Amino acid sequence: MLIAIGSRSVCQSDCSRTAYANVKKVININGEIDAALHYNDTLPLIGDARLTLLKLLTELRGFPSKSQGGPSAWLKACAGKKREWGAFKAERYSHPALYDDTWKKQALTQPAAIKIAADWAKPKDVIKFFDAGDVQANGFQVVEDESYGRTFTETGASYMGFAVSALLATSVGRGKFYALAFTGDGSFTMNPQVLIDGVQHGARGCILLLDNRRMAAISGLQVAQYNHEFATSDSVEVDYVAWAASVKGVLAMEGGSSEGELTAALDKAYAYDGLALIHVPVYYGADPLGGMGVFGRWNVGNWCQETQSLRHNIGL
Ligand SMILES: Cc1ncc(C[n+]2csc(CCOP(=O)(O)OP(=O)(O)O)c2C)c(N)n1
Repeated sequence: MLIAIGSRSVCQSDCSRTAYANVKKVININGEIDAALHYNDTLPLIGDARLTLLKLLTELRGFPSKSQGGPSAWLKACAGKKREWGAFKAERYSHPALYDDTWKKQALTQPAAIKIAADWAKPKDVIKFFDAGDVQANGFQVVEDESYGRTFTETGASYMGFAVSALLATSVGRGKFYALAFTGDGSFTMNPQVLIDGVQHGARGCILLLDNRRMAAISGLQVAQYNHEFATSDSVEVDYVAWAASVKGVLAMEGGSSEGELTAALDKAYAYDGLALIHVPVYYGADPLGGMGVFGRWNVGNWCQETQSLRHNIGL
């Protein structure tokens, strides 16, 4: 049985309905009717997940435990998997920079850069926006919020440029707040007008531009499907710091290749009463320590038939 809580089961999660090969039944606790009915054989519990869970827990506490005197085998297996995942993440965070062939120097990995910035944001209650691509996929795995409403990403279409544009909300929303927009060089380039709008409307926030000189999410898909990447990078060098600084009122700087340099840049941006941009060269390459791994199956491209027949076999 699968218990899904608040999941929209899109893209990186389980849009193809093939992630849970052994699952026969689903309980889906969800605020959205469509998302709650994503799978077949579902008992949907629709409404605010927090309230539903509180009710369920109150009911469950009335039942005696099936595994008296210790955790059940299931709970032990879950704890083991969680420990494995913790070790997987720790290994990546302890190798924050790798040598990058394009930059010809050590560059922070995306997981490390996101982790450093997310940890920096937490005690300050800085709101995080995530753009599409590897930035978003890694963000899903790295961010560990303690409270609701601290991270936003556009999981419907994963529209590139959402995060940087969302910085405008810091000035036009009802309550003023500081925000950090995680974006890739591809996504930023699609929506740079926020530099001008942000200054015009008094936005207070920072664009953290993770530059791997390519649209890595698409390169990754190409390599996985065809063993070859095609036209998802170019040889044009762009000085993003100069670009942002060319807009009067924007504070622009390099973010370096270490935790110390990146947090110092974030501190500077935070102290600035306006819009800032931090440019961070990040690693792209085959080293598994450079990413958070790929999970699930897509039903696009030349995988489609295989995935679809698996989906029909599973029947979920
Ligand atoms: C408007 C729009 N066009 C195309 C896509 C498909 N798409 C998803 S991620 C991506 C590339 C993102 O590149 P970048 O912002 O540089 O991030 P990276 O994957 O390199 O971290 C593309 C083209 C999309 N999500 N939105």
